[in-house]
Amino acid sequence: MMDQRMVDAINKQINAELWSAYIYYAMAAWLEDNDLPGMATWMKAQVQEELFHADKFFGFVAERGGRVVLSPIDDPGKDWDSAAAVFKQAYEHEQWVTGNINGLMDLAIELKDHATASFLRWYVDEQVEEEANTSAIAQQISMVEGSASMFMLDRELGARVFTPPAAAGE
Ligand code: OFO
Repeated sequence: MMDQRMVDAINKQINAELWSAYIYYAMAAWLEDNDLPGMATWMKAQVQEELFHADKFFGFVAERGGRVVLSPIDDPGKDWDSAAAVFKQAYEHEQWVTGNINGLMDLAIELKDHATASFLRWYVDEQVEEEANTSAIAQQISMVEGSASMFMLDRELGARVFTPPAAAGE
């Protein structure tokens, strides 16, 4: 049985993961509306990934006898100045999420909750990838935005397909 403080903190993170999904879904809508269907596809795959992150927390809390409690999701926003601004915000958002995950890890260590600390390790590693991906794309876009290469980059990003990590052998 987990300490209630840990359960509450994870429930808060479930909300953050769902908010992430909501933000990326809003970004996908903006990209679609701005004739960047490949980037919209990339963002929709990211939505799936965030839902997976939320559900992984859900399963862990339930498995440890805790109660998952959901709360309202904040406004995801709807307007961005450019595709570069979209991915820049995604990168900054991922840095914020990394801070949350580190906070959860700090709490697990403080509570000597080894099972939760071990579980959180997956998210610590995952955040390295989340930050690297969004940062790299933001940089690529800022190099080509406004040029013909933007079309190629959009097409390239449209090839992304979400594969649940478990199915990928993790
Ligand atoms: Fe769930 O990692 Fe992004 O937000």
